[in-house]
Amino acid sequence: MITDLTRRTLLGTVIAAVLLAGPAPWLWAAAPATAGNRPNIIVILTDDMGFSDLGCYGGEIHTPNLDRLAAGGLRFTQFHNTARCCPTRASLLTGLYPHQAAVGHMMSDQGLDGYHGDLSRNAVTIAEVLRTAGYATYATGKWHVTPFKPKEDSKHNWPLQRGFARYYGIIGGAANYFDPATLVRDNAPIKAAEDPQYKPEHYYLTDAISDHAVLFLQDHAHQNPGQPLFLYVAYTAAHWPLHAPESEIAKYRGKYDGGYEPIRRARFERLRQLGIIQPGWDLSPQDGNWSKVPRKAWEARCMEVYAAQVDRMDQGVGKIVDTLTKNKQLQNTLILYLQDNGACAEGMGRAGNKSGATLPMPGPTDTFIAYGQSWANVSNTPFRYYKHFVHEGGIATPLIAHWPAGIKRPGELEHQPGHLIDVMATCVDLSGAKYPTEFAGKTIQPMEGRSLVPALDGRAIRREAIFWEHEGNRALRVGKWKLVAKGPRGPWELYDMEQDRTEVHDLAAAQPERVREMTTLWQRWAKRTHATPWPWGKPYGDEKPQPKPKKAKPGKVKDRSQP
Ligand SMILES: [Ca+2]
Repeated sequence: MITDLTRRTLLGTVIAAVLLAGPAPWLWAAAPATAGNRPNIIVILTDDMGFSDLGCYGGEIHTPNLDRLAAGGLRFTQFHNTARCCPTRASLLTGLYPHQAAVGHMMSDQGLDGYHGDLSRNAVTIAEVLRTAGYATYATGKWHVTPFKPKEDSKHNWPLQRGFARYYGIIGGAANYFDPATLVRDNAPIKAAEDPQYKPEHYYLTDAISDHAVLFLQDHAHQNPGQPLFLYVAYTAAHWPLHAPESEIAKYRGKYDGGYEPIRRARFERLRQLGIIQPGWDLSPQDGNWSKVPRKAWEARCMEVYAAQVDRMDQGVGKIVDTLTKNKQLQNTLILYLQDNGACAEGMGRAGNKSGATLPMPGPTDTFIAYGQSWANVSNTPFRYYKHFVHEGGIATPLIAHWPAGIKRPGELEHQPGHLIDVMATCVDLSGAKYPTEFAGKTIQPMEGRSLVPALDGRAIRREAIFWEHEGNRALRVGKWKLVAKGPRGPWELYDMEQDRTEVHDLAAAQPERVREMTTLWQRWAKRTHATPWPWGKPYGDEKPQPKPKKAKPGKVKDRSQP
């Protein structure tokens, strides 16, 4: 365990080293490579997965490698993301709320401070900060915090321009797993099939992300064995399209033939047995009626492929852990595993199934299909709603923290609430880095999160509130209370998260004063962090398609944050 004293000593050493290194605002190359006892830090982020997909969070999908990390580390039960791919990545990388990093929505510039759709330069990434403290920095996987326009020479926010020394992955948000678009190595766009540096027998993006993470770890161990490292591994699994090797899918054949409800019930019971959810909480409403599904074999196959995608990602985590073990690095490496948003109910490629038309079985490269709302409801057991929304089904994520040298209560659960913004604060805390007020000539916003290090020891994290906004969906958490609303004009709902984390019993009508107070807090936060003014002209509900972002004219967008 790193004691307070050790941390203070390390901090002093690093500050002294940084001061000696000179006044340059970005000390990437100049920073000393002193390892000391500072841990390596690996952040593994997966895409569009539900709260209970992993075995160690109640799921039936085979995830022995992540389960092993959970058994040897800590599982947070109330950790949160931002409900969507781009905002989560912007928030995780910078330690800010996504709108402060100018990524309140996706990758289009909507002419508002919080919605430029390109990672702000008034923010620093974890890689940029840790590099100043002598960390080596590597990234593999999905980037998705800047538009992909390589022909317009707009690589200014690609990983190598945001603090990472090496990168392999996709700049965009989703891709064919067998032939991914927007694939990049360092600063060069590449084609998987024509890549002389990586020639597996069968290309599969999840494997490629794992293999490059392993490659970076191996090279690092040979070239810079004494230097601490930060590695960001952002899998696209299990975002649509449902693509997986047939051999992997075969492991799940027949597993989902009974439909949604039995799997959901089993997960609910397992979550209770594990102590991740409390006995008094109700299971949120069931979505989908299996008896009315027109092509059951097709629908079951969707979940089989999804499970295969998750399974293969877990195997990649196993390769990363094996490499650390082989290099004698596992002991002093903090591995954080988390998910970027809740399960995805988007209906990509599914329209024909409702009408009974024949759609191809998902899995192969020539299909482009999502598993749909009812399986997303299963993935998100026991919570309500999905990716996009800030009810728990949109924002709840597992957080597994594994660090043998630093966590002395293996296998335990940690129930304190947390948010992605805490990852930067944790990295700064453990690395001894100084979070800058200026970087590369730009003023840097103060980080918003709290270090999770006290929680690793079971101590309390002090904070006032955690906030969310996405597509007009709003929420805040103060102590045990959560205020949440759907859409720009949806009414506020109030929940006691100790008694009812599945958000089934709305207390807003019974406690109008608390609703008023919390609404004021949310409005202040939204203004301060540029969540408002916002571009949402129309209410957004789960029955409506995703709104097409409009090019907003500055000064003409109404603030509709008043419910
Ligand atoms: Ca996502």
